[in-house]
Amino acid sequence: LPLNERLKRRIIDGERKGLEADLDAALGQRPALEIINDVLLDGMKTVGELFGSGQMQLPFVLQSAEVMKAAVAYLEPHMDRVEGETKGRIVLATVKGDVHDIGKNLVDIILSNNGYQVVNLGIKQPVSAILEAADEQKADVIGMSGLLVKSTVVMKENLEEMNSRGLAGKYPVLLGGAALTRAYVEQDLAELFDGEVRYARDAFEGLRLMDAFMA
Ligand code: B1M
Repeated sequence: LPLNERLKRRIIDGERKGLEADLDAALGQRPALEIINDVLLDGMKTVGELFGSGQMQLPFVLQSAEVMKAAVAYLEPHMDRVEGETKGRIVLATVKGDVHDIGKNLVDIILSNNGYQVVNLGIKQPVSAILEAADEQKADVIGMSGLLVKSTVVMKENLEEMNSRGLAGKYPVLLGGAALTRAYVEQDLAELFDGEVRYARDAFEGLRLMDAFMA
């Protein structure tokens, strides 16, 4: 198989052996971020489709996720970094009940490489832990990720909790994850939230929105 196809196949098949050699070869051809966006994420998309249609079982999805994570970790040192003053601080978490963290961790990498301080709380984080960390770390922004449909409801509840604690005006909120839609966040959730809440389709939109929040 040609290199890009082979890399994509590695994600789909969860095949880690020889991964580094293929990534080194790919790095000779294009920047690390392009490899992630154009090749590896394409593989994860296929995994999602196969799983969704019952053609792939969960343990294999987990293997794919592990190869994806290993690939991102290997590529990370090869990414461009903006040096200089910290532009702002975000507390980032996958919401309660949700274990998906590949997207969140990509957001972490993109923001960290572009001058932001990221406090990454991990997965399955209840709103109380997120708000506590935001307070302790003096966050400028709160970021929540979630891929399950039920996580979209959790995010709504989290915003309501921020309203009732009087914290909505204090932290702009950035939301992302495959089950969300722009309309749900920027119409439905924006209507009930007393502060600013925005939807990021991908990590790069997350970066643009951070820049806008901090401007
Ligand atoms: Co799960 N899973 N999974 N899974 N999984 C999905 C989400 C699913 C759509 C698959 C499917 O059915 N086709 C489906 C959800 C269905 C639904 O809710 N309606 C699903 C399911 C059902 C489940 C379980 C319930 C399965 C089970 O146990 N029976 C279970 C849930 C456990 C739980 O959370 N409580 C489960 C478990 C798992 C694994 C552990 C095996 C593994 C996760 C491993 C890990 O993350 N460490 C896994 C995986 C890998 C997937 C799919 C295949 C791939 C997700 C992924 O990593 N994508 C996924 C299919 C899909 O998404 N279509 C699926 C790549 C990643 C880069 O994309 O996270 O969307 P994403 O991030 C993007 C953007 O969304 C955005 O930026 C990123 C790219 O730039 N973004 C943000 C994300 N967060 C952001 C935050 C921001 C800004 C942007 O600011 C704060």
